Amino acid sequence: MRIKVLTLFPEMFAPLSASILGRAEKAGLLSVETLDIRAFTNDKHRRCDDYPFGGGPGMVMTAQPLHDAFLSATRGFAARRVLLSPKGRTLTQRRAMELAKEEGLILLCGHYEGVDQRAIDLWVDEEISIGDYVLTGGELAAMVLIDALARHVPGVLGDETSAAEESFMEGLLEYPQYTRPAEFLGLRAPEELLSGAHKKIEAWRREKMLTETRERRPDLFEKLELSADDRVLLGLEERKPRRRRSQNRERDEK
Ligand code: 4G0
Repeated sequence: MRIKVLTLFPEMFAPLSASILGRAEKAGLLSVETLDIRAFTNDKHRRCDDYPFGGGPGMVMTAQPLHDAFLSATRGFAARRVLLSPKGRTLTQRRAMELAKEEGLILLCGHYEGVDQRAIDLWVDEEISIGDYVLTGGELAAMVLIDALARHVPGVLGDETSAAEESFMEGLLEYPQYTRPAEFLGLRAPEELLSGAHKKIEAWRREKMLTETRERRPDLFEKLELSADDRVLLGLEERKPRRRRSQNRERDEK
């Protein structure tokens, strides 16, 4: 996947070259290029912002440098064009996975109080928010988006989806994790996990996923479709006796 980022602060993206994403870049799985919006301004003072028509606080990014930056970025590059904005649809795991399938992306990072609407109307396919809060600029939001979707580009992680990710897709929070030593500062890891009994471990983990979700994210818990086993684990219902395999279907059907 090839990502072009339009930003007034290209130097903010330097940390992306470190860690997993840097490895993905070296392996040719992912490329992140920045385009400096200021390089495209026709203003004699190199300004990329101006006062809002109608008055009000702050500054607005002007349409001209954005238009020319998009013209440059899209030449010979067909890509989905995304504005990071608090007005966008909130990023989800599902959306990150879908966007990871795109060949190319162009991310626009806004600054000041916003972006001239005409540049948005001319160029932006989709607005995405990383959460309900306002940042100084879209750069950190773009980096969050890049990280969330790069994980789903085949090969970037060695392509193992984490258990936490899989449970999240199910609408459940992950169970707590423990590793050696079995006792630390007198605190024992749960005996169920030390037992080596596969069925017992599975049941313990499932119960924790359900109770953690109910406690911490009642909004997610409400939407779950609990299985009969889940309801038993939560103590909502009695264990039903397993029906024995029938030896006489004719009688059963009467
Ligand atoms: C565009 C994204 C960009 C419009 C960007 C602000 C939060 C997020 C910006 C605005 C951002 C997010 C209308 C204030 C830059 N802040 N939650 N700031 N407006 O994803």
